[in-house]
Amino acid sequence: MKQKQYLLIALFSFVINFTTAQSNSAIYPNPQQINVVHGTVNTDRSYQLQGNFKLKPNSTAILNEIFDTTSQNKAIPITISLLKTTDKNLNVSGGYTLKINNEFIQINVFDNRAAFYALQTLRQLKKGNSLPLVDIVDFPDVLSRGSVEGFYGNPWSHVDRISQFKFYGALKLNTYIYGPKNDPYHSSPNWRKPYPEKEAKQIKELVQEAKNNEIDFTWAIHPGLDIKWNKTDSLAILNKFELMYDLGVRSYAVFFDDISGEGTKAEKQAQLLNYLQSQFVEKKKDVLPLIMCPTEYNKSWSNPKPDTYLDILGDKLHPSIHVMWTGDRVIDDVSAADLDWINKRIKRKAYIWWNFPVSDYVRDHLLMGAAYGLDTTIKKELSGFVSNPMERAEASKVALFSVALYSWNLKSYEPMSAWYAAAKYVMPEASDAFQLFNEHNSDLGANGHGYRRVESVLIKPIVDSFLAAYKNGNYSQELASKIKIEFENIIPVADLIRSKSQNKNLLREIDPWLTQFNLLGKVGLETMLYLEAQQATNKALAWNHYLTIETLLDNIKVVDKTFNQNPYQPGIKTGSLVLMPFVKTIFEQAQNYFIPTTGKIEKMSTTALINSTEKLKNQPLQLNNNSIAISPVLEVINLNSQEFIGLHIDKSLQANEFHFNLDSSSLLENGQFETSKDGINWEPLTVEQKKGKGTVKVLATGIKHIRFKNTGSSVKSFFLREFKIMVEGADKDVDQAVYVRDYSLATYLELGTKENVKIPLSLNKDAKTVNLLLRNNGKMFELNQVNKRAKKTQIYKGTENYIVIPVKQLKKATALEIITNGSKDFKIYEILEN
Ligand code: 14T
Repeated sequence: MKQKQYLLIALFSFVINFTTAQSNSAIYPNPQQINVVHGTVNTDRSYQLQGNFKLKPNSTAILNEIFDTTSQNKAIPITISLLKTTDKNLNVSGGYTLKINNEFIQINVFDNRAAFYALQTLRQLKKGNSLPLVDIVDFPDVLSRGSVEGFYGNPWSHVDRISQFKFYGALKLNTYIYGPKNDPYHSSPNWRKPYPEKEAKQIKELVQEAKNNEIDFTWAIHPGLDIKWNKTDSLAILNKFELMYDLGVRSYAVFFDDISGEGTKAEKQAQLLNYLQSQFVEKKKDVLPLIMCPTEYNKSWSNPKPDTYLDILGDKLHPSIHVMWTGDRVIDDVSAADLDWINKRIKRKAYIWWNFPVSDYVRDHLLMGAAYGLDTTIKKELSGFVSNPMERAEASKVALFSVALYSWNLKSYEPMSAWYAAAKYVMPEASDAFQLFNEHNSDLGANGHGYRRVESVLIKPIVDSFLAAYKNGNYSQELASKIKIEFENIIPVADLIRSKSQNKNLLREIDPWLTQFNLLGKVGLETMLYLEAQQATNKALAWNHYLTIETLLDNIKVVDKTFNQNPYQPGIKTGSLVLMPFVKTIFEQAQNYFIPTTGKIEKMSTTALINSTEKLKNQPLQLNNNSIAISPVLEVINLNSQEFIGLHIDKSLQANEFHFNLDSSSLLENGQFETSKDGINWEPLTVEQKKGKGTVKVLATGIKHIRFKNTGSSVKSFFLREFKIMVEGADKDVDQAVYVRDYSLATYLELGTKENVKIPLSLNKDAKTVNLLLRNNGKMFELNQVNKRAKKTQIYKGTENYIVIPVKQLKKATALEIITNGSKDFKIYEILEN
């Protein structure tokens, strides 16, 4: 009978090549091999453990979650045994097989971690109260997989880290490297000192939590800023490692990134690492292989000549020590060619430190985009793959989810489906809304590293073709309505996410971006309504929409100037690659629609970075009403002989003060500040400064360029912490009424509550109408014409913003008078004769 049943199953069964994207009980990461057979087994019952492998409590806990240990139903036998196989792939930490059939479950494991993973898979397979019948063979492609908390900025909180570990455990990530740049006990000045009691206790807890999730907690030290290559400092590191060992740490790293001087020597670094290998790792016996981050951690910064830094490490470092690598550049995708290059030099498989989704150099952006650019053929070339995430731990999970999928099973990794699955996994309560948010919060904006991500990919081609046609005077109704729907969909996202997501910390992290995203939806919709009015040749309606767009853009600016005010890239940017530029393009062209006399319009600002070095060419500027500045730069700036860096000031601006902080103890040795009026003739600028920091209170009138130049013959190094010029409008003394006649919607005359204004009128012979472009904020106002004997006649009373007066009505008028009747912030943008 039994045999018959099996036969039947065999006859009707079919083998599915399981891909996570198509399945409803998806397993993340994608198992290496899975055969699904028709049929299920019920979980409304207890289980009975058999086999020679003793489960640890962290694994038993998962079983108790899956099965009902209080049930009276017949328990299912679960046999867990140590794996016996010659398959090299399976014989690694985390390798397991899992077979579920009608009668029993059979699990074979390489180690505790593998048992934990097999049960994580079982948990993910469960749908309702049943498990599908499957046969799984599974193992990781990359041995060490996870994250390196290696960013600048606020380190993750204790709660953040614990939440990460649970997330990693469920997704079979096994590595967390602790190395926050702003922890003084990780780096200088306190790397030699023990952690204070509270921090020590927390690290102990973290190590335990990591263990519960089968994660190797790696503690990294960053001693290179002030290390002395002597016995005392070798012992200081050994001693610190010992202290960390007492807290439970069993895995260690030494980072030599982002340092200069004495600490950068390859021989010395290798010597130290080898010393730690023999004096610590080999003595302890239960400590994992050391990991080191080299000073030349990417190709663009490394000496390409043979027998230099990287080759020295390759030759000298004990072969078990891992060497980290970020790629061809600091921030880069991972390619086979690059790995080939580096592996040859370090004579081992590189341990990838992937600088994504770290955002410490683009702090006004959230990096919620898909994780793409990872070569899927290189599993044999890597010893580890860790991602350096954002300071926002919960938001980083979108990218880390993909890192888990990629590093476990490279061949099956597909960035887009992984990204969609991530939104569902990280925010199941509002995954569609979250996906839409992520779609428009992917790119980094212009940045010094030149690393960019695609954004808004579904709507981009539609926006692009719409704009291309629009610029040629064609309007596509069909494309416009698609763009409009996108903006309409964006508007409710913030509320949906805020009301549905249970993840309080995630909500807190992204809150200002949600606010900004909602405003983006609103301003986008308003933009589409503006276009519709324009299309219907309804100028008055279009003008009202224009005013609303302007208000919303102001609100966006307020959010940008209020939240996340860090000194590096302050503010909140969203939809910055496609949607915001679209809104701004339409908004700017509205100028031509309302005032078709482009010839008379002032050019936009020409304020710009002036710069003779390649390195900083993408460094963004911070432009304000009263100041212009170069965004602070994280890294050391090295100017070669005669190179300079500075700012050009637009002609509409008058430079008043100059503030600088070029952090350096010898800034003015072979270096000087210079100013110029024409960009050709330069004069030295005398400054009072201390450690490269100072202010020039008064600048000569007409200065249009300020720069700092290396006047010596060797390289000059400093940090660019501040380079700011205080400015004001050059024509501040001009009668403001000029703004209503300057053919520019960017300027206006603003009337206070009790102000009225009389504007002289000199009518052109051909004029047919006089058009007033106003903002009255819904308050009743009056318009009079005044003749040369000062006699007034009312021509309008009402609340419209766009007023058209036929010239016939104005035969004797020499001026127009506007009476605001107490309306606040009444604005006159333009008075035009048409
Ligand atoms: F060690 C490295 F692999 C590494 O990437 N180091 C830092 C890292 O801590 C930081 O989070 C990341 C992104 O900014 O890049 C490195 O930091 C830099 C990069 C620079 F180009 C620091 C200074 C730089 F000039």
